[in-house]
Amino acid sequence: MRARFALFALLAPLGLSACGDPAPSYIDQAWVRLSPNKDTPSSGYFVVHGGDAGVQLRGVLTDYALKVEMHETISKDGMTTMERVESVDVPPKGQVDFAPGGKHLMIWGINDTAISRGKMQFTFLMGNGDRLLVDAVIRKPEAAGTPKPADNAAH
Ligand SMILES: [Cu+2]
Repeated sequence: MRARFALFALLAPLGLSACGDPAPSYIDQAWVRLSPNKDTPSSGYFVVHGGDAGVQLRGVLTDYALKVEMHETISKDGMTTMERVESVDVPPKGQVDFAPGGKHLMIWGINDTAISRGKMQFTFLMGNGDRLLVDAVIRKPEAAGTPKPADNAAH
């Protein structure tokens, strides 16, 4: 508790002395494309906004899956491959999209509770020390072509 007060006392004067509120960096439009197969990873997408200062995204965590990695899909000599990305720089007032065909999250082992709730929370680790908590909507695979679970066969 004492540490928390001390931190607040330290930060408050800084906030007050700034002229106008600088726009913070933030993340929105987060969603997960659930893999139809439990053994293959799902993918996650979102948009990082740099705010007035710009920011670096350094990692993503979640309690609702076994593992998350940042990846980028790249085409080289007609071949499409994925590479792991350690960090992403977002310019001041700019944005970086994690979108299908480009940068994305690779998510292994999303837990069943999150899937049935239809959303999961991620923690985004930012270079300025912020940890941004963001809820992502989980989109299930398209109904067409998806085998129906056995207990639904009677309906
Ligand atoms: Cu990937």
